[in-house]
Amino acid sequence: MKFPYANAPLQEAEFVIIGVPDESGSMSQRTGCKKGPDAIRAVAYERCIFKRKGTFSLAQVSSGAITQKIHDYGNVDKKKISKVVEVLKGKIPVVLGGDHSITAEVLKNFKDVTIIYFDAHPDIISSMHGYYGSVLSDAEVNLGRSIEIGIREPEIEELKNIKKQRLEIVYAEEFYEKGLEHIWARIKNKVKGKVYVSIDLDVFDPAFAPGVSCPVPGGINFNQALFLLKRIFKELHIVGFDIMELNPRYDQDERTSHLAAKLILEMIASYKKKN
Ligand SMILES: [Mn+2]
Repeated sequence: MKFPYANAPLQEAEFVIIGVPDESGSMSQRTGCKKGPDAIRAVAYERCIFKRKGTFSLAQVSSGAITQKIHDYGNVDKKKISKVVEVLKGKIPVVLGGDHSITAEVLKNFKDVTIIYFDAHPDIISSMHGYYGSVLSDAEVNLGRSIEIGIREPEIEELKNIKKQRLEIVYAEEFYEKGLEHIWARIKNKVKGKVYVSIDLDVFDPAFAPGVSCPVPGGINFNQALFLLKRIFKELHIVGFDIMELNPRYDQDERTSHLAAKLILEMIASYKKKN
């Protein structure tokens, strides 16, 4: 099954959706996130297509009409994702996980980028490598120009690494204490050049996104993320993004899949090409 808006052939596409149904980098007891990519496609197919007198209509989103050309590459092996993204050159990969360690594979193609990383966890462990807790230690990105958003469960080792790398952190509480304009100003100040956006669905409160491998209370909501993502995709130089850690086994009423599918469309619809 393909993502419903993905009607463009690969050569013409601006956005290329690629699923990586792999959880070998996860250490969660809550297994099942390898089923994430197909759960997003299935729910998008249900929620976004309306039959209209022998023809079909696609839902649009609050960010506007979805006129961008999208291709769905299908699912690929984790070992091959880096190569597949490399060949896309200039197109924007939209990677669906799978566990978060897949992001480090994708980032092998984007060595000089800065990251906007939405997650409850900092994923900057350096005493272990190649798993979902070491993503930002494994990737060769510009951490001093990067920012993590929605953090609320760091390990002591991670707090030290954050300081050492001058990584900026927006804690989830700050959404309530300081507001969205303040957070957007910090993102704009910190991030420079080419930007990759990575979203662990556990950044959202478990009330809105129960279907994740490592839920943490006190997360953000959809509209808070949307406020920032609309601006990020409109104003910054986006080179790729991903949505990770959907775990359909723990989802309720496909709530998390619905959230993920809508989020992808909002990001694509908000995107403005930069030179
Ligand atoms: Mn996480």
